[in-house]
Amino acid sequence: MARHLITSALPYINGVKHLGNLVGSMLPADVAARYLRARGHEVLAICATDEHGTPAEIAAAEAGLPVEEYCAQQYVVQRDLGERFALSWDHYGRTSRPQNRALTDHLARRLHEEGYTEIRSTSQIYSVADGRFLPDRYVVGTCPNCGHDRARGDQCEQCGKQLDPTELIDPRSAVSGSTELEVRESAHVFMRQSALAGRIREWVDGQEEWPQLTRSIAYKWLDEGLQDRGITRDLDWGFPVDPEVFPEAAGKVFYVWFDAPIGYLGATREWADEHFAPERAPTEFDRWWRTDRGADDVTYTQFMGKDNVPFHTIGFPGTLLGSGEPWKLVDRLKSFNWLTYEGGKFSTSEHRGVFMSDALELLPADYWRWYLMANAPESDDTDFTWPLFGDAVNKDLVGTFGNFVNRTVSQVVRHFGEHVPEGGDPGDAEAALAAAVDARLVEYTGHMEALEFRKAAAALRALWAEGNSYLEQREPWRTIKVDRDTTACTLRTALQLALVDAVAAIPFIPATAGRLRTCLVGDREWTDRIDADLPATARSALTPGAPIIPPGLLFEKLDDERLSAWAERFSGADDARGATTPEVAT
Ligand code: B3M
Ligand code: ZN
Repeated sequence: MARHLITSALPYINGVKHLGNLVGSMLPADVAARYLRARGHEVLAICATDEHGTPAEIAAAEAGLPVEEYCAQQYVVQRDLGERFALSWDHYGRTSRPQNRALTDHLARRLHEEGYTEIRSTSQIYSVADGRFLPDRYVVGTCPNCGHDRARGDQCEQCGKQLDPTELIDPRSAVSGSTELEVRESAHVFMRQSALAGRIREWVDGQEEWPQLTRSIAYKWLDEGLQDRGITRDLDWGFPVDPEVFPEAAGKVFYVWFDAPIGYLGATREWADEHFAPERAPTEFDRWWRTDRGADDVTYTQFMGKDNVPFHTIGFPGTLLGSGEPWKLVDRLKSFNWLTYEGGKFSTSEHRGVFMSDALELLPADYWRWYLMANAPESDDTDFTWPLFGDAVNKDLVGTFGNFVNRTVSQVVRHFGEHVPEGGDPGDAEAALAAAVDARLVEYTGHMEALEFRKAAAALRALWAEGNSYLEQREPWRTIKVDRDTTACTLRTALQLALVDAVAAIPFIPATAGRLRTCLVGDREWTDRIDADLPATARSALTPGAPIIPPGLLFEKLDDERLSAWAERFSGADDARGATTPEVAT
């Protein structure tokens, strides 16, 4: 038994996430967590809402709420949606909680004591009309490099050039559109990433297990030369810096990207505080995060979209390494490309695409979980299309898994009642099936260990398909007329395989798979374990005569009419959409 810490990038607080956000972090993290639990490992799966920064302030202002209240509401909305998607976190916290504040203060102080911070005066854009400093990306204007007229002050989306807002031609405020902007001086805390570059590179060099996408992003930044990074901002909303440590920056708050990843630690501490007595909580926290206090045998896996990779390979490890303390650093960093929607971007403002709340209104979570993971944007960007979604449901869930289980159970019930059929002995066909199932399981677990989700889903689908081939070969509907014992053995074998299929499927489609498993094993003793012994355990749970409960149809088929109605509804065309669209900014 090993110990696994799993985190997914913390969803930003400003509104319901779309399916692209879900498949890029939270969903694969859950599939991995469920799988590792079913391997018998000790797993701690942590997530939280990321609550600081300007987008939260702006979304709160649009909602007409004080930002604290807005965040408190949206936290509940997001936690609830996650739970309804069956995301099995051990804890879902908030980056704005006191635990995170204490850790943020602690790490900033350590960086300061180790000489990795510095106060610098910066020129920043102040918007007179808005009465505030504008973060770089809230200044827009014409790109000096390519002439794009809506370049953001941090980067031009058209040519990709990193910009300083003072370089923009005809700058204006993205908040109000006002051009009444001034450059004002302001003192900020900087983290000296340039001084940490050697240690970060050395650490990255040792991460041989990282996938190519992750490594190439990390080296791109390292090779360009690490810039020192401002870790404070002139905002009202955020954790105030400790004026005793940074008197020159008193009154400023930490930059959201400084305290957000520390939120992984903060949320773990929330978990410890919630589950253990006060004197024990620090030890329980340390077991996951301090390599000098028990976390040296933890494998830490992070999940995120590719845009978050620099912060997790450079910025956050820099904070932890620069503290001079033995914090646990990420071992496996799984990053995802983009999920697009019908050839374009998901867009909240244009009501384009399917959001988590919409999805659950249409169908149970398992349908989405399966489609998204079986088509996860791992090696490339992937396009969500309704025909592909229909195929994943109709061919895989209904036609392969559902069909096998349904054919098996209905024959059993018709000819043998609600019991595992008795009689007959396994022969060559059963031996061949067993060998094929073993091979599929090896394939499946291999891909899961490697966090290759599309391949794992394909192996699972192939495992399900073994059942249908077996039934077609043995034809129990024909043999029942001539040989009851042989038929009993066929159907018993098929039921046992249905149990194997269900347990193997738990990481992907936990609700349906769990329900089927319970129908088959009833209240007999059973532990979900995905390993080489699974077929044997399934045989011993489904011995001749054992009672079963028919599960009914596992999935419903989606016809073209429904699919096109949904395509129309989520197309972004104005009146096509129902009234339940989340009105929040991306
Ligand atoms: N909240 C993701 C985003 O909003 C960001 C992730 C933080 S992970 C520490 O794009
Ligand atoms: Zn440009």
